Amino acid sequence: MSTADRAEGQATRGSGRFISGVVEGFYGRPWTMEQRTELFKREQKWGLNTYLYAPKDDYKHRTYWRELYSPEEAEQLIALISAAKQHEINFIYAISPGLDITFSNPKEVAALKRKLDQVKEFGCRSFSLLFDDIETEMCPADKKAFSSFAHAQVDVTNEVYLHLGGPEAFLFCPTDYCAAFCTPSVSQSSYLNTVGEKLLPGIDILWTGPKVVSHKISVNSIEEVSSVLKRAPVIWDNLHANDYDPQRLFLGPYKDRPTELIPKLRGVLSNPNCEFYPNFVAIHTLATWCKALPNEGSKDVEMGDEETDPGYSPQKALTLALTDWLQEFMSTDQSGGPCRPARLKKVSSDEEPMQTDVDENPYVPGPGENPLYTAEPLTMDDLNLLSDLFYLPYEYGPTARSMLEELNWLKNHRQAAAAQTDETEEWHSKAQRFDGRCEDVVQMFNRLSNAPNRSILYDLYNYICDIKSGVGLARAYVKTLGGQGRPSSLLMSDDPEPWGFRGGLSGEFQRMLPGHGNKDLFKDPPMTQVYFIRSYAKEDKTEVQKIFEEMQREGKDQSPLTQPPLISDRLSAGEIPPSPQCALVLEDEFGICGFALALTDAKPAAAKIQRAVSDSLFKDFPSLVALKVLPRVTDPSPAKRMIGQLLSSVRSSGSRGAFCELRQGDRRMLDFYSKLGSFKPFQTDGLPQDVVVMATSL
Ligand code: GDL
Repeated sequence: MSTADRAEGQATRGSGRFISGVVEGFYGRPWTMEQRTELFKREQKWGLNTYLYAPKDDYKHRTYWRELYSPEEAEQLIALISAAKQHEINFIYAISPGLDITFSNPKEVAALKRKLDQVKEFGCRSFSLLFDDIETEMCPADKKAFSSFAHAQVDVTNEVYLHLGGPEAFLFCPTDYCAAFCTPSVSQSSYLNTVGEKLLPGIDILWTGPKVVSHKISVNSIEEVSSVLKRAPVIWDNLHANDYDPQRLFLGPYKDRPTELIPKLRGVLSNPNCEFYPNFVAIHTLATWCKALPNEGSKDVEMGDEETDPGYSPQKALTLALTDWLQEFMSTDQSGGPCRPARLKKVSSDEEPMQTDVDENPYVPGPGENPLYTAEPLTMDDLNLLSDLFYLPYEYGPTARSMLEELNWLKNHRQAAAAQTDETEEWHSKAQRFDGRCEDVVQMFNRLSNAPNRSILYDLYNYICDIKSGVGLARAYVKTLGGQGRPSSLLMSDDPEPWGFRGGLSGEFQRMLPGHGNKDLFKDPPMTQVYFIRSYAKEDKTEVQKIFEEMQREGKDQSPLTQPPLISDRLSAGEIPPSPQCALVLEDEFGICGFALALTDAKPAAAKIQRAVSDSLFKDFPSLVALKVLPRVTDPSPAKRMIGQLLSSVRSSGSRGAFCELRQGDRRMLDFYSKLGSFKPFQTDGLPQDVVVMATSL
């Protein structure tokens, strides 16, 4: 894309520049005023332009949104807004009234205006209304006044926006802020369609991507949501957010968002880790991404291999960020409390001294006495390792991944450690390499603990202690397998120290779940296939029939000709049309690979094919669902998602329950429905011999 094209793209995506920066939008302890001011400095230095103030646990932002700020609080906010201005950062003040606002009550709207007017008096010129993470059921008064929740939100938002008299920026966060929340799909979500149509055009809309924490954000998905919202969204990116898991921290680069997205978005705001200082990498790499020239390639890069994105390399961006971060670790900060005297090995003459407080009469050990402890300076290798160990929510860094693979191999080939086999030498050399990597973690921990900047260290401390212990346990286990450790001492003791059984009660729960309740890295190959669920269109009829016929042929042993008709067969074969809004297809890279169809009222169809069905079934479960997925789809999750979406459409039609009909020989579908948990076998008289009915209430 030429610079001219790019400029045109920017012009067409609405007034103003690309919004880029940080949203303080997580649950947990809000950042301090000093940290926020530090953030503005960094954003300015790195070319970012926005800060969205939305800390979930600032009680006047959400829980007590009606309350005005006290004079002391006002003073702090005024100073903060002015600091943002000084650093050319657009300060957007967000408020989250959704927990308890009555949209139809003019007093409530007045309270909202009063609060925002107060913040306007503090010098703030940009605002945001957030409706994320709230109950979607309206109170009776609102139900009376508005035809839907979307109408209620849009009405109040438009009114507040106009009241503020043309704010510089105004952002709206919908309740369905990601594709996973939309029913039955993004394009068919009546909530999003109302928001898109009715929200005034000057208001921008926040969107987190396919999920709350989106692994990847594709160009197609943004084009889809933009056409519903009637504007390009501002991404609220939760890639680095860690407020949902106290053991995780994300120090990997901004990743898996092709730069081709840039001209299609209104902006990107990162909602990062709760701990302020470790966000250096998240924000620095986001800034590098924002500066990238949009990728000229085709849309195929969308789910992609970002290393082929000519505009941005996550690995290079990470190296740039870590190089700058290393400098920051070396600077002595004032805020972290008194520094421990540390003596440093001078590695090369151009290295910065790490400590400034020099003792006039330093202690010198005598002959035969202990040498003084010498703290080694932190290295780039240490920071690369640290980032690899705490990388991204869906991906461990390369070294962490290798360590897991090595440990898995050593465990699976443990017989080679003891008995003399062809693999014995290989086992011991791999064990040694693994041990070396564990030692690198320990050394990294030691060097980090001695880094002069205590503020960063203290934000990292719990995490690095945790990983050091975790790695330590694995290291001891491998030693034991190799015949070097004392098994009873650490791993197999009846009375271990608490660090031998980690994770507290939550750890206990997880250990009881299959695969420790976690993504099992080694059982299933990594999922690379991308699936797309969309609404069924008339043109899909032939493809759907083909799938149905193919599946019939697959189950030839069930000799379809001699079998009684099933309502779902007639539905799948296209002889009976599905109910409106109750038909979905699943696509993979080769085309349609599955479908899910429903009849909200199956009784007339049963009569049409002269199928006798007991009234008791129709009474509680009036709707019928039919699902078929080709055997090439080995992963059950797309089918699960599809049936979930279908059932919610059926539910919205007012149905009480749904049933499916399965042939007894169809083990795959029987297994699928049983594992869903919600469908239970329904016993009824008069069923054909080989047919099972399973039903679920809605
Ligand atoms: C969310 C919340 C956000 C939280 C994040 C990660 C949005 C719009 N809202 O759903 O406050 O930090 O998940 O847990 O993302």
